[in-house]
Amino acid sequence: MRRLSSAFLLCSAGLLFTVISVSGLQQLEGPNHEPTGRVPHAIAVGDFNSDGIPDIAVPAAAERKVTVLIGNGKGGFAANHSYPTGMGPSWVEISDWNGDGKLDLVTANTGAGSLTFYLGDGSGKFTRAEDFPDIHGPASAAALDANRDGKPDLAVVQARDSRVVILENQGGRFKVGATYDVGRAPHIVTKADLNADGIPDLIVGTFARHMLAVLLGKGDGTFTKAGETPVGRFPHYVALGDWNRDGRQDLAVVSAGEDAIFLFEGDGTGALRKSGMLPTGANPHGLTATDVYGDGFADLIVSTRSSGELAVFLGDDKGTFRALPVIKTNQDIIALAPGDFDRDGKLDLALVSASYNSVVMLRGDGKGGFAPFPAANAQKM
Ligand SMILES: [Ca+2]
Ligand SMILES: [Ca+2]
Ligand SMILES: [Ca+2]
Ligand SMILES: [Ca+2]
Repeated sequence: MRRLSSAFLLCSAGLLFTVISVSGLQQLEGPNHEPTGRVPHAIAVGDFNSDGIPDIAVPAAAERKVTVLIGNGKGGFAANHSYPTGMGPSWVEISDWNGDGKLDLVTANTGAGSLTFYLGDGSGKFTRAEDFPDIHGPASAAALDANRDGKPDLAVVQARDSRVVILENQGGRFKVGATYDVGRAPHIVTKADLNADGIPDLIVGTFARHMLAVLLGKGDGTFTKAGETPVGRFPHYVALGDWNRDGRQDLAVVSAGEDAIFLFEGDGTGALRKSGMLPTGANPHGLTATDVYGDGFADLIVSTRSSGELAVFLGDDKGTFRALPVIKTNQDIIALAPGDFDRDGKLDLALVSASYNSVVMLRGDGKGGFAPFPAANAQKM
């Protein structure tokens, strides 16, 4: 039996949680698992029923469905509904496609080569609106207003065609717009305004070439290719922030093949300069930038798949990051998202566990520490 050296917390539902501190390493046991379907692959957070409590959507690649979890304000969920998608959904994005003020969804169905659009009814439920075919190998998608008409458009990476396609929103229906070659096996697309002109730009990570490609938005739905930056093998999630507080957008990318997060500083033109590296555990995947400490500086949180760790790096005003003791999850955490799920003013985390085909919720202490919510909080009505 493993040696336990610290606190035991007995929750009201009778489950035993342990938080173990061994040589700068924290270990979590017994967190709640909310089922998502097999092979969950990504996560998006939004308030689908406008009650001020963040809700969650997770696509399950092996079950052709997307699961929507409605937050109960205690770190658990009041409802768990799933909706059918095309084969192999690996991404979900949230926006208000039809402009009715209610959040909608889209899944990128990698296996089917399609997208599935859902319209939200504002109560947390969704209606399937459209399946958009002939998007070869969609791996991820980002909502952005590319032509500045006030309607969110969609940028989709097509892994099989080595390109990014812009889908123009025409009042809730979509039409194929501009496409851009970005190099073999593009995997991730993220929007940011890198050159501070008020027009969203795109950052695309490619798996075969291990590059970040930058596309600068012109504001009419088209983009200018602004160059590439090498980022190490298998770039997954890109996180955004202004690390050095110079008013220009910086970014971080997690490179699964390097066991590292790479930091880049933007110069305000779209060019990126490598400014640092943070070592991680084996096979890092999920990454988010958020201010967990509440000091106004962005922090980084990364999950690792092979080594089952959660690592928090606290940022300062000079663009440097300090690693906190690693939290051992003993799970393959493929994605994560922050949110104040219990509304106590401190950011919490939703983890997507590929080990348990579930979402695991952790309560933030406002200082970069995370521990399971009490199991009783997870009960559904
Ligand atoms: Ca909500
Ligand atoms: Ca809507
Ligand atoms: Ca821009
Ligand atoms: Ca909280």
